[in-house]
Amino acid sequence: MNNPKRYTVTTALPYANGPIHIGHLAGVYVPADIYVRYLRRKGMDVAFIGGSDEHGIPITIRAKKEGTTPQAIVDRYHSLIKETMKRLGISYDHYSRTSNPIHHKNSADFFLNLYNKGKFTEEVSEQFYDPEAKEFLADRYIIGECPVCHFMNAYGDQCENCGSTLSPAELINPHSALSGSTPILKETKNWYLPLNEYEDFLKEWILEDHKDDWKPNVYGQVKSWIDDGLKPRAMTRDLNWGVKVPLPDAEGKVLYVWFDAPIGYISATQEWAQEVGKDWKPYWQDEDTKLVHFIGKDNIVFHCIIFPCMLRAHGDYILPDNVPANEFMNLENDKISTSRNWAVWAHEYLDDFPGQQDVLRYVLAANLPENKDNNFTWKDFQTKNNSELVGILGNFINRVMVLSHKYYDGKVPEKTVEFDELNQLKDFAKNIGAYLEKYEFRNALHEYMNLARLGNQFLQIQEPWKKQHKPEEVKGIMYAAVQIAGMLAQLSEPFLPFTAEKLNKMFNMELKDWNELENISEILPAGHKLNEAELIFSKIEDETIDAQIQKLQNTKTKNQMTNPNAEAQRDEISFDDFTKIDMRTGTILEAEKVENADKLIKMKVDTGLDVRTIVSGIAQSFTTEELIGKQVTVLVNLAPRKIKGIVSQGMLLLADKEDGKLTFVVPEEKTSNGQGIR
Ligand code: B3M
Ligand code: ZN
Repeated sequence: MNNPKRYTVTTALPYANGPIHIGHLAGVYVPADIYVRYLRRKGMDVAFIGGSDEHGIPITIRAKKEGTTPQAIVDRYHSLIKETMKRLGISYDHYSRTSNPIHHKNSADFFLNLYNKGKFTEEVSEQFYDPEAKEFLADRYIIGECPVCHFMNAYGDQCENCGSTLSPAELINPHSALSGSTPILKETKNWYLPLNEYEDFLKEWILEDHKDDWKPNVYGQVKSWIDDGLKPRAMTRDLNWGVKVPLPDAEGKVLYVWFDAPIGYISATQEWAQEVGKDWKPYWQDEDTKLVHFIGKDNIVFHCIIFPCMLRAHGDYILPDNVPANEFMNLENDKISTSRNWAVWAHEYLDDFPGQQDVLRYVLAANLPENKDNNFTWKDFQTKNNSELVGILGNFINRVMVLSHKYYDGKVPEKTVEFDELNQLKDFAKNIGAYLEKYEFRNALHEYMNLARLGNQFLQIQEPWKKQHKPEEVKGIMYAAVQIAGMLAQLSEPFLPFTAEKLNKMFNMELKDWNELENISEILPAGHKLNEAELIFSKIEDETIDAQIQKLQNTKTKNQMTNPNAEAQRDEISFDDFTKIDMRTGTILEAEKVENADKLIKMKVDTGLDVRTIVSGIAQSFTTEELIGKQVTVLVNLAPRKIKGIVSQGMLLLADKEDGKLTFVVPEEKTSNGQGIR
């Protein structure tokens, strides 16, 4: 679209079921922020919209895993994600969440609008149902044996052991994750959007009109979906977490999360508009608005097919002008995975590298998976920081600052020589802008660094510090060097906003309009006073990087444990240490609760050596009645200890169970009291 009047830029709403990691940042949030910051500098009217996706199975699964409510999960992660975005300088106009009442109302209204226009078909289908929990089961909630690798805990949609995509009917011995019972098939009615009826529209709108301006990876994926033929897709689900279906005969049904989530962009825009006293409608309904969705490749079908069909069916809305989806970022040559904790978590990075937000932004932007999957490694992170940010950009800025203060007391000298470099400055602004408008962020950043390279070369060739130069010449050289540095400061902001702030303070200037930068060769006039130099980047040492690599190594080790919940192994002991331990079989003769102590039971135990008193913290696992007569293992040579005033002469051996209760460790066959255990 040429000359849009305004921009609505959205970023995929992350599920509020976990923190965000570098994969999210590289896929969506860093490029979107660079784009928006650039547009603002171009003087454009932009609404930059984000928020948390708080519905859907990923949320309920997480809640179940942690033994808490979906609401508690989304509250926790929404705050964490929102805060992390802010700390990274992702400059949203509004960051919302889909649990807000305005959003529930909006998506219910949107659904009703389509319903009243007859845009849905009603279909009765058989879905898996848990007869005990009395709930329909999403695929994820059905667990069974994988038909491919025979892993016992495969999900109804996927086996995490061998990676096979499955359907619940393929599982061997399927059972419900809710109650353990065997799911039955039960009829249920849902509302479907007949995507097949929109094929002509999609073909014309995407396959023809956006043939040349959409990224090949996006275009290709959409084309293959359309070529395969589209099917009606259910827009409602039998679930109790989400936006309630606003129809009388829809008890226990919610909107499909992919129906409500993209409407979240609209709800968030409304909230923002209300806050700043604007009208939200032009941002979504005016043909002169350029709507851009930043997403990862796994969201392409939803943003390029389903949501546009919804918008089209409604009729009042514009369609996205572009959906510059990225591929995936891997970590140390392995797929990033939340469930395997294989990730660099953004909030942990921010804690581990205080003040170095821009280093991460830089490294990710330089490696964006724009056309194919890419890889993040800590070694590359270190190299990019040390040799590019410190070695090229920081080095040039520092040299200019130091020399300007040394020669001219920080005042910009006069222009006495016409250097070609001065005329090239505006081209950098133009080129970077042109790349950004084409969503070529890596090229844009590369071009930016070329300017820093040019600065270093310029100093290297002109050598202002050389004794042979006349003072007039030195002035001319330094004037030009200051202009290059000034332009670098100006152009840094979309990529490196925290650095830009420092640079502008050092250069004692404000951010200029990008259009102006495309037309000038002087950023800082003669006589302008520069402030003191500040350190903008610093070297990252091997220890720092090794610590991060070690952290990942620990994750790998943990992932290989057969029970990741098991406690870490204690310090090693010698064989002699072990032989000091004297354990015997014994039998409990009497048991009574200790007064004023919830957990303690006082027992008389026959150890074969004697009958002695032992106090043990087992009252929450056993009743006194069930203890009497039990065979137990006794550590008999433990020094007597006073517990609640009672002298306890030994200890009983117990094992922890998953439910937090205890069970006795005893010989498999009954033996007489006093037999040794070794
Ligand atoms: N929450 C999926 C995801 O995080 C989803 C995006 C919604 S955008 C409307 O991959
Ligand atoms: Zn499998």
